[in-house]
Amino acid sequence: MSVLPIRVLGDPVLREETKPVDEITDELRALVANMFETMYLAKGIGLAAPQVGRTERIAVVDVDGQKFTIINPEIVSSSSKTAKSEEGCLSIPDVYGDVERPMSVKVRALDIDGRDFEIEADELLGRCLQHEIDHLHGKLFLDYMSVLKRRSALNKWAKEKDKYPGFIRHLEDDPSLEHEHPDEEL
Ligand code: K1U
Ligand code: ZN
Repeated sequence: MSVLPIRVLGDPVLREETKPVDEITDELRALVANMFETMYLAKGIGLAAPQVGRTERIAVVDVDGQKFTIINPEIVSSSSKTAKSEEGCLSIPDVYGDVERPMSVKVRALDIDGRDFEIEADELLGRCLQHEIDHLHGKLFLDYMSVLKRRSALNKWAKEKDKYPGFIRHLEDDPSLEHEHPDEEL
């Protein structure tokens, strides 16, 4: 398995619409395994294909051990009740903002074996699924913020973005992620 470079805000791939998957190949299975590995190293709870420079409609999620691969996901229903909570994004490191979203959603998707399944989710899992499905449509959490809050988030990003030449975040070089070396003494 490999850790993949993460594309950050400014890379056009994050704004592209993804393409539905019509066949789950060994190459896509390897991509999914690499996306999980990358998400765990980045200490994220989700990761969508465009964040690793891919245009397939695929995302992975692990919220407190509730682990899903979602292929061609669709939100089939969402609650009218909404909730506001802070979100981050592995593609916009160190920038956070409150986002109001439906409190619960029902998502239909294919799993890694191509089988149809549904998830009914609220709280952090529901929010994470919505955030990842947004990525698959070129949408970012910043798009939901008020003009003033988005401006402030973008000002913060302007100070961060030079750490990521070519709009690429190499997790191995990321000082915000503490890696334990196997030989390191405690
Ligand atoms: O898609 C991504 O960029 C991953 C993102 C998903 C997400 C975070 C918060 C709310 C909704 C969706 C992250 O995992 S960023 C890391 C993070 O903010 C977080 C990590 C653990 C628990 C809660 C948030
Ligand atoms: Zn994100």
